[in-house]
Amino acid sequence: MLSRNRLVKVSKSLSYYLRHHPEELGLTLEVGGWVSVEKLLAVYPFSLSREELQEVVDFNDKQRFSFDETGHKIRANQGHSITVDLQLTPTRPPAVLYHGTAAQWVESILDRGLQKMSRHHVHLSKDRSTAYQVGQRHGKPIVFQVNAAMMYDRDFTFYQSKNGVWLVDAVPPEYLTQLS
Ligand code: HQG
Repeated sequence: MLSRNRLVKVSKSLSYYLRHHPEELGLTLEVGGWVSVEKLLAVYPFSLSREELQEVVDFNDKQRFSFDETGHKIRANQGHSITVDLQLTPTRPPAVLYHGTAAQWVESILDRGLQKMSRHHVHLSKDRSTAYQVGQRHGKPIVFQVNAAMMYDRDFTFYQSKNGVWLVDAVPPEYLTQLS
């Protein structure tokens, strides 16, 4: 069993390689964001067994990773900065979604709307408390409510990642209500 500390460390480094820098390990993401587990373990810079990798995937607090149905491939479920086709299916969102950010960005967001910044999509949460926690990562948390029903009616495309995060290209300011 990996210690909690080690689980967090391996999870962070896997996020780094699978979302942002696979080339540093000589890996290329396949369509869907997949890499071979065998190849990954062979080049991973720290000692990690297949069983330990399974533990990281199973116990990850946000289900950041998944194996394919054969168990021979692994990917990050979302959060990439490199170009990758995750083959997500457009899905009708709940009427209301939430986005957590930090106070210092409120003015810019009200002006320009939510932008994807360095990621592939704007990330939205289905509950307010999750959004609040996401916002806390950046500073004094502020939560925006997103009128997803109206956006969907106006042909914005939404996707849901495997770990439940809602993804959209952008949220113009008229669909945002500041809650806190
Ligand atoms: C902000 C974590 C100024 C946006 C979390 C956010 C999430 C703007 C920051 C996932 C802006 C980008 C994603 C604008 C957006 N002007 N600032 N027009 N539009 N922003 O980290 O949503 O741990 O790229 O509000 O749990 O915070 O990685 O996105 O504050 O699910 O698995 O620009 O990352 O998951 O920050 O977080 P991020 P995020 P993981």
